[in-house]
Parts: sequence; structure tokens; C-alpha cells
Amino acid sequence: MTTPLEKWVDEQAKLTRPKKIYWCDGSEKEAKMLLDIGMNEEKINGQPVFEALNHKNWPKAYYHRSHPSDVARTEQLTFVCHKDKDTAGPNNNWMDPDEAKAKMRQLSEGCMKGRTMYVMPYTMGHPDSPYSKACIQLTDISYVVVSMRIMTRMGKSALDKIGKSENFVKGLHSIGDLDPNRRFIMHFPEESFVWSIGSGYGGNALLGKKCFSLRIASCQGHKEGWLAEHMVIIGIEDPKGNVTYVTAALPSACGKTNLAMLESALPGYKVWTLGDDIAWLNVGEDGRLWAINPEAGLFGVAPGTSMSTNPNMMRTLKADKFFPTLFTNTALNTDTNEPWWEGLDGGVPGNLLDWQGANWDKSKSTKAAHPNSRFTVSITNSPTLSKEFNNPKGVPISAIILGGKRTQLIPLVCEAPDWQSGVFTAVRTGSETTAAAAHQVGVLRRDPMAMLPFCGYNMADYFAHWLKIGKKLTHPPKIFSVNWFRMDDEGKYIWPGFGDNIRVLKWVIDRVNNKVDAKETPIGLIPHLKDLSLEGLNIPHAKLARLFEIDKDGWKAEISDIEKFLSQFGSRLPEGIKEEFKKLSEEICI
Ligand code: OXD
Ligand code: MN
Repeated sequence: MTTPLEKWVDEQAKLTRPKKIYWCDGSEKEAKMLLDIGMNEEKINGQPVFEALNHKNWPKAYYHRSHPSDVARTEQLTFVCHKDKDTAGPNNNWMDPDEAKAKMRQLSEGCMKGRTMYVMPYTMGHPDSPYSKACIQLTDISYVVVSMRIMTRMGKSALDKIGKSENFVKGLHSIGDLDPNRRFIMHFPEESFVWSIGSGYGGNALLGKKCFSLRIASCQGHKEGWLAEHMVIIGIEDPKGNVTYVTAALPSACGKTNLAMLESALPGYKVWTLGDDIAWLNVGEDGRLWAINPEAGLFGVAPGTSMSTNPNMMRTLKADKFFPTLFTNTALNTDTNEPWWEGLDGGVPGNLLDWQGANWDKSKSTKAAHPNSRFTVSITNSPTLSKEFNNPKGVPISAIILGGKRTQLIPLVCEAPDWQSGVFTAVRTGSETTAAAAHQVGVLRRDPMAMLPFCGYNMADYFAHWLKIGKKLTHPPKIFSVNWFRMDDEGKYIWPGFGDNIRVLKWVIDRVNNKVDAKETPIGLIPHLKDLSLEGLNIPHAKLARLFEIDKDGWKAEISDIEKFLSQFGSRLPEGIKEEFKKLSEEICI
């Protein structure tokens, strides 16, 4: 008897017409075979999909160069296809599901001709976790299979979980012809199905990641009473050995991976890594919020990563453990066959190929590595991996941190007095855009909970869902906002960031454990400077004060920008958010 899974695979093969179908087992042997195929047979843009790197210095490293038009998430080509447009909301591109399917069917007709269709069974979350989900993705490119093996738990346990059920998350991906006019990432939340064509880029092609674990999962969470969030999960250990678990939402390329692997500048404190990008949050029987990381790998931005900014990440990348580690669109040092990017330790090598494979001319102002060049590496390579990483229950969360990149206005850290105002803080969070998506960099956009590109339904309903979850929590986490990026008048960052961010995290856990008081302001609670551990930092008092300064005129402009953002949700905006907006406006305008 054919199972629903076999039937589905068969139907997709009839449409896409691959020369062969291969069922992946997720083994290391298989990954080696796929790397060989990618080095010797498959090509992208006329070049092999993979090249081996210097295994003496980077024991498991392989290199991948993508098509130059395919280097970041393409939000304008990403659609969420609910039955009606209002469910998708103003935060999503919407297409009618029937129309979207007709379009995708036409683009996918025979798209795998002459290629292999790889069938990848995987779970998001530990297979034994009650919160994990079993999934299948089809693809026709080795790079996606090797990457998905790093990023998910791939293999038999997923097939076992699916069994004869129809209830699995489906993903159909083809690299297509890479023509940006024939590139779409379509989500069908009612069917837990993602259909993507024309891109090999992580966020568009590794369908377990943003497409499922955020866009589709946020819709599942809305229905089922949980949250799928764009958040780091860490454990912060104090000198007595107590560990406090915290999640943090920051937009793409704003330092989530650095935070997840932070090497503490404060003696006795340590950060344990559970996740650097996605958290699934459930209300536990004990009335606390519990988090699991559905992923198993790290897909981080390479430029700026070094022994001084993120030594634990460098150790992870060089670890001789999980096979393999991938580098995508970095530059290549041709003397040593090593990956290179701006900000890496040491000087600029003499002979570099840039991310497009051309000899790099130092005298030009172009970057050698693409600003969104990435590494893909197993989280199990990390020397800071939390011993709770594989705990099927997850970890209990005591604080939620929200952040963005704001060169002005937003204080270094600020606590919301309660859940509702915390949710509003998240709703009003803005950030200057980065290179993780294909759009203009450095423009301020509101990015609630860092989920603007990832919330699979109307954000007004999402805000209401957050408020509702709060009502179920008898021990809700405290909510904080952070901003590492405030600048002085000379345009220099005031706060050193990176390992020194532990000083802020320490204040956060001191507040959670009721060890320190805080100062009330119109925007929330800020630290008394005496309670921040600043020893060894040489920041003049005036500059420190600047980190917490409340610029009323700036806030007035901010409030009108927030109002503009909120107005797009019309009457769907929950009362709780309207109340908090009113409160903030009144406090600032007094
Ligand atoms: C990512 C992103 O890849 O947020 O994590 O763009
Ligand atoms: Mn992300």
C-alpha cells in the first residue's frame, strides 16, 4: 500500500519530471557523496556547486558560490497564500492559493528534467520532543541537501514520525533556472506546504528554516496556542553556577549569532548556546514559557566574525567534528585555499577571489566577501553548546529581550513594567535594514519582534495572540528592549558590544532575580548606573548617560512613525496595543 507520503512524492515527480528520485538517510556517508556530486557533476552558473577548502586549517570546510542574483532573501518574491488577503495582513505579499498554485505549476512543469529529486525527511526540533514537527522537503540541488542536513535533524526518525500519516509539513523546492523573474517562494499555511523555485539561497531554499519554522509555524502556533519566533535562546550562568534562560529577538544580521555565542567579558559569567535564530515557545503546565530551538545548525553572517568579535563562532567553524561546514559567497584566499571575509583576523591576503570568483582589486571600494555571505555549521560544533540543547521539553524562559539596530533614541536597555507593555515594546521596535534581504540597507523600518518578514499571518492578530499567551502564563518572563548600536555625535558606537553585552545581560538577570531596582521613565524601567557592572570599560560618564538619554523631541517623531505603522492594521489592532500606544503618547507629550 502506498503511504500518503509516497503518493505525494510521486505526484511532485510527475510534475517536475526528475531523471531519478533519491531518498536521503541524513548520514555522513551520504553528505560525502553529495559533496562529490556537487564538486564533480552539478554546476551553478557554469561553476561546480562545491569546492573543498584547506582542511588543515578548516577541517570540514567546503565552499559554495551562488548565482550573483541569488544572495539574500527576496521578500518581494515571497508570498503567503491564505484563502483571504486579510488573514495574510498588510505585512505579507498575498496571492490567492489557486492562482499561486497555477503559477507555480506552470513554472515547475519539468523543472527537474535531467536532475535528481532528493527526498529529505527531517524534523524541526528533537524527534522525541512533543513540540517537534516532522517534515519532507524535495529539492534538486546537492547544496540544499547538504545544508539541510546541517540545519535540521534529517533521517529515519522523521520517516518514523510520519509513518502512514498525512500530517507532515511539505516543501517542494527546485533551483529552476535562477532567473529572478521566475523566482517565487510561496507559502500555503492551510496545508503546511511551501513551494519555492528559482533560488538556492538559504532563507529561500532551506525550507525548514524561515519558510516552515517561522512563516508556516507561526500560523500553526496561532491555531494551536504557541509561538514561533525569530529568537536566540541562551542560558546565562552566574558565578554561583545558576543558569537563567533568556530568548532574544533581533532582526537579521543584527548580532543574534554573536549574542548566542557570547564570550563573557565579566569574570564568572558564561553564556550557553541553545539557538541563534529561531525559538518555538510553549506555555508549560507550570505556567512558565518553555523554549525549544527547532534547528540543529547555525546559518550565520560571515563578515565581521573574528576571534575578537565572536571567538566561540571561530572555534565552531574550525572544529573537527560534524561534517561538513559550508561557506557561501565569502571571498577565497587563493594562496592558502581558505575562506576570507572583511573583519576576519589578520591582514588582507595578497591574492583573493571575490565572492563572484573574480580577482579582487584591493584598491577598489568593493567588498571581497558578499556582505550577506554565510557559514552553515552544526550547532553541535559549538564549545558553548548548552547541555539542555537536546532536552525534548526545552528550557524555561525568564526573560525575553527585543532589539534592533538604532543609532539614536533607543536606550541600551529598558524593561517593560508588565507583559502588555512588553508586547507593545516589541510591536513598536524598529531597526535599520541590513544586507540579509535584498533591499536598501540602513533604512529604518518597524520590525515587531523581528518578525516582519516572517510572520505568516496578519500581524494585528499576531499581536493579539501574544497578548493572549501572556494571559495563560502564571509566571511570565520579563520583557526588555536592548540597543547595542547607539552612536555619539561623531558617528561612533558608544557601547562596545560583543562580549561586553554580558554587562547588560547581567542586569537583565539581576532584575529577573529581584536583585536590583530600576528607574522609571516614560518609556519603561532603566538601570541605575551603579547597578551596571562597568569595571574595565572606559566610557566617560557623559557618554554613558547618552546611552539612556530620553530625547523627547526624537520620541515625538518616533510616536508619529509608530502611529503610521499601526494605522495599516485598522480595526484589527488589539485594544491592549491601542491602550499602550495611548499611554506612551501621553507620557511623552506631557
Ligand atoms: C537569517 C535571516 O538567515 O534572518 O537568519 O535572514
Ligand atoms: Mn534570522
